[in-house]
Amino acid sequence: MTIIVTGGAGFIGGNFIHYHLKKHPEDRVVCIDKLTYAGNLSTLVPVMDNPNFRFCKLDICDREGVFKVFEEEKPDTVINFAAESHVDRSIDNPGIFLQTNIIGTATMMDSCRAFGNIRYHQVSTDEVYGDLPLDRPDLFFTEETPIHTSSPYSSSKAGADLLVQAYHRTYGLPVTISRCSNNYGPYHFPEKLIPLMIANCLNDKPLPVYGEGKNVRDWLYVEDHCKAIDLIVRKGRIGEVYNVGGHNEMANIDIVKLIIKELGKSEDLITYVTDRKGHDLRYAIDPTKIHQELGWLPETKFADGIKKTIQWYLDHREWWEEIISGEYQHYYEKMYGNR
Ligand code: NAD
Ligand code: TDX
Repeated sequence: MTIIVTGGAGFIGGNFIHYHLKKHPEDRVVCIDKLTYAGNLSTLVPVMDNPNFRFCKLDICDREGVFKVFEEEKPDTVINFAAESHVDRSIDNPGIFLQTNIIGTATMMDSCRAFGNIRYHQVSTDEVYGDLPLDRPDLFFTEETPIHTSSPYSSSKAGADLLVQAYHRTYGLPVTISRCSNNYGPYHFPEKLIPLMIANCLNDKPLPVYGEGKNVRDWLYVEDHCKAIDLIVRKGRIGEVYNVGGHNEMANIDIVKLIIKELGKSEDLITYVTDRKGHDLRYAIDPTKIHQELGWLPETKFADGIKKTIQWYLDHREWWEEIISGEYQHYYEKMYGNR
């Protein structure tokens, strides 16, 4: 099987490529990635020499370029990870989110239609459901929960999600969609909560917690997400949406304190800063459908996953130090300088 993976130089796409080439060494994997600020070729160094892997530096909105890759590779399956993925950046500047997340999704699906109705999987997010109240721990997102977004990021992902369903109904494109909760693990870009707190802790820098740190996220180890996507692509029912999450809800402040403890630092590093605009309170996934239909369950417990993740950041300082020494410094100053 030949599979096109978009956004493979990013966090989840990169982990997926490593997972896939190990699990299915007979498959050919072609990565399309524009290498935005979030894309790191160093993430793909371990597979660059694999004859079953090809990297194409390409924007998923570049119709001509994408069609050319389809013509050359004749893929059986496309998995679309590529996106602008950071909520704070979307609040600062929504335009590129609409372009990549919506137009890019349409371009990838048009290519699938043009080259023989190719199997298409959309990597969506639980953020399309909006948020849940903090005082109702009995409530969870199911696949039937209405789409109700909060940020330009989640709205652009919801737009893409609806387009994917429209291409299935209108053109019969064989699609599936996964809506996953917050991922953590290796190769996570240090603008996101967990890697940012690890990097700042290691550099004895303040740990910026938004608001009171009470917002809740449902954390899943990235490899468990990769396994879920692989299962959905191979065995999922066409036209269906699958929620992916591991019933691991935690308040931000508890995550930050855990990282401080693991790294032997002081809680004095915690700095409460102005809250994110429109900040979603709580995400919590009900994964019953993927469990019952496909037998998926998360395998990595948070207590183990966070230790592995912290160890990875300790062992791969060059990976994240290179990132935070460049353009990222301007971003950090803009986001946190006067917060
Ligand atoms: P990321 O920001 O780490 O990586 C995104 C990748 O896409 C980068 O390599 C970037 O270069 C590439 N990209 C961006 N715009 C592109 C374009 N126009 N053309 C080609 N490539 C482009 O993101 P991530 O955290 O790995 O998220 C991957 C996907 O998973 C996204 O669709 C995101 O919405 C979804 N998701 C993420 C999480 C999470 O916790 N990170 C949870 C649920 C869903
Ligand atoms: O410096 C920070 N301080 C802080 O308190 C940062 C970066 C974040 N936070 C809070 C905001 C959130 O409540 O931590 C929580 C997690 O924030 P992010 O890591 O930015 O993730 P989130 O906004 O939850 O979105 C993530 O999960 C869903 C991904 O970035 C999305 O791509 C995915 O769809």
